[in-house]
Amino acid sequence: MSETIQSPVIRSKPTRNEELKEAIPTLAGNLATTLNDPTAACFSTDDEQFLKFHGIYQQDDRDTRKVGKQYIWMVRGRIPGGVLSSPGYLKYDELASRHGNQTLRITSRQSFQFHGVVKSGLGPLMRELNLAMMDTLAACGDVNRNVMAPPVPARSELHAEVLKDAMRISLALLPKTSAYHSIWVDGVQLNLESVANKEFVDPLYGRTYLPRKFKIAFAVPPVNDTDLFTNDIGYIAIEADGKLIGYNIAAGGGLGRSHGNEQTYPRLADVVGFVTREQLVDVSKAVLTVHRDFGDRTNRKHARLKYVLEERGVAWFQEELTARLGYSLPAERPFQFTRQGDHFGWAKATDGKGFLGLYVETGRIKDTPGYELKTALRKIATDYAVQFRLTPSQNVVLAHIDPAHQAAITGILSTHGIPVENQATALRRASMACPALPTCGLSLAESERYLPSLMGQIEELLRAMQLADEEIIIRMTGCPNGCARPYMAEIGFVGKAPGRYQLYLGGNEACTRLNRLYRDVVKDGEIIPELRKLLSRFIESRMGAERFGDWCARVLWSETAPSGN
Ligand code: SRM
Repeated sequence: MSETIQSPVIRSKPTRNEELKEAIPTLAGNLATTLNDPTAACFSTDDEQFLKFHGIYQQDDRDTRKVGKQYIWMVRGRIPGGVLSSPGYLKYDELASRHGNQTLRITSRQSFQFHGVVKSGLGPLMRELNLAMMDTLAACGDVNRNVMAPPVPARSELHAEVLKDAMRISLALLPKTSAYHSIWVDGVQLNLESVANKEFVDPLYGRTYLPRKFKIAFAVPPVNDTDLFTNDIGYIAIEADGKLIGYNIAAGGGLGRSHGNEQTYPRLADVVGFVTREQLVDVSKAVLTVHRDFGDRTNRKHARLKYVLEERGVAWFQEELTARLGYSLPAERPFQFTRQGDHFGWAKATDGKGFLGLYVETGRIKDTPGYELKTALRKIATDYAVQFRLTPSQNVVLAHIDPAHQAAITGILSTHGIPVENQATALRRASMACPALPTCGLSLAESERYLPSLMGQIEELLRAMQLADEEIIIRMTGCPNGCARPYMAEIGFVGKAPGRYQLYLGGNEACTRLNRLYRDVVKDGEIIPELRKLLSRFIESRMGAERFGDWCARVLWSETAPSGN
C-alpha cells in the first residue's frame, strides 16, 4: 500500500498549526525546557499545540478567571478499547489523587482524563504513567485518537477478537517521534537543531501529520455501543458460523460544528465496503492517508475527513482507496444495529467469568458523601485482579471476575453506598455530558455540572406524566463541538451561551440517525416547560411502544424544516 501519494489540491495559506508541525516535525516544541523551568508559569501558545500530540491540554480554571489566570493541565490517556488491568487502574487512581483534582473522568472515547494537574505535577504524572507501561501518546492532536471497541466482555467469541483488532490498529497508527519518550520519560529536551530531528518525517503521517484529528471505532452488531457512524472509520464486525470473518468499513463520520457556520455540520459515516482482518491495518492506513493528503490544511474547521467524503463523494473515495491499496474492497455484508448503550448490573461472559456494569454519573469517578465510588473501585482493584473497561457512554464495566468473588465485590460497593441493582433510572443511565466548565476552554455553557440536576427535574416530569420507566437518550454539551455526541441523542442540548442551549430532537435507539435542531435557543428555565409540551403531544400521538426520538422524527420533522446547524 502506498503511503506517499500527495494531494493534487492547490492550497492557499496553511494554518498556524501546519507551520508549527512543518517547523518541528518531531513535535518536541520547547516542552521539556519549559517543563523543567520552575519559573515558567505555562507553555507558550505554540507549545500548547505540540502538547496536544502528547495527550495534554493547557487549561485554566474558568471559575477563578476574575481573580487571575490559574493554569492547570488536562491529561488524557491512550487506552485502546478502554481496557485497564487492576494495577493499571490503581496507577490512574493514585496519580489523580497525587497530581490531579482527586477525580478521574471517563471520556466518551473510553479513556481517562486527569483534570486540574498543576505544572509541578505534570512531569511526575507523565513519567509514572509511562513507567507503569501506559501512555498518553496521540490521545489528542492531528493523529489517530483512542480506538474504541465494544466494552462488554466476551458474550460471543467475536468480542475478544474485535478488541484484539482495535488494539492492533491503535499500535499500528501511533506516530513514531522520539520526542514523547525523551520529554516525559527522560525529562530531556530534544535537540531541535540536529539534522535528524530537523528532517524527521513520520513514516505514516509524513512531516506535517494529519490536517486534523482522526477517529476509529469498532462495533459488533446488533449493539452500536461505540456510536460507530460518528467516527472517521467505523469497523462493523461481520461473523459467519460464530467466527469473526472481517468488517464492513464505514468512513467519513464526525460531529463537530460551529454556531452560525453552515459550512460545518455533523455527518454520519458511509459504509464503503468489506475488509478482512488481514487487510485491517493497510485499509486503516489508506483511509488515514486520504485524510492526510486531501484534508483542508488551510481551515481547521473544515479539516476533517467527513468534508472530503461529502464534497468528493463516496465513489471518488472508493476509487482513491483502490488506488492506494492496489485492490478494490468488495461490497459490504448485511448487518443491523438495533440499540446502543451499556449493560448494568452483574452478568456472565462466555468464558464463565462474571462482569459488572456500573453507572458513573457524567463519567466522573469521585467520592461524595454516602457515595464513595473512587474509594470502592480502588479497594476492588487492590483486592482483586479484575479488568476495568471504560465505556463510550462514560460508564465502567468490571470484568473477568471469578464468580466466587462476586458477593465480596458487591459487598465492597454496598459498603461505600454503590448499588449494583437499580443503579439509576433508565433515563439517567442513557445520559451523557461533556466536562465543559470550569476546565474546557471552548465551553459556552455548563454541561457536566448542570446535567445531573436537570436530569432530576426531567425524571420528576416523567414520573408526573406516567413515563417514569421511559428510556430517552439525553446528551448535553457546553458547545457545538459534539464531545458527548449530542447530535445522536433523542434529546440533545448544545450550549450557546451561559444558561442557553440549542435543543436537538430525533436521534434513535441504535444511534444510526442524526437528530435535528428543534429550537435554536432554550433558556435553562424553559427546558422543563418545553419538554412538558412535547411529551404531552408524544403521549397523545405515540404509536404503540414508539420511542420519543422516533416520535420526534415521525411527527416533528414533518412540521419543521430540517436544519443542520
Ligand atoms: Fe472533544 C475539543 C473533551 C470526545 C469533538 N474535546 C475538546 C477539548 C479538548 C477542548 C479543547 O480543544 O480545548 C475538550 C476538553 C474538555 C475538558 O476540559 O476535559 C474535549 N472530547 C472531550 C471529551 C473528554 C468529552 C467527554 O465528555 O468525554 C471526549 C474525549 C474523548 C477521548 O478520550 O479521546 C471528547 N470530542 C469528542 C467527540 C466524541 C467522539 O469522539 O466520539 C467529538 C465529536 C466527534 C468528532 O470528532 O467529530 C469531539 N472535541 C471535539 C471538537 C470538534 C472537532 C471538529 O471536527 O470540529 C473539538 C474542538 C477542537 O478539536 O478544536 C473538541
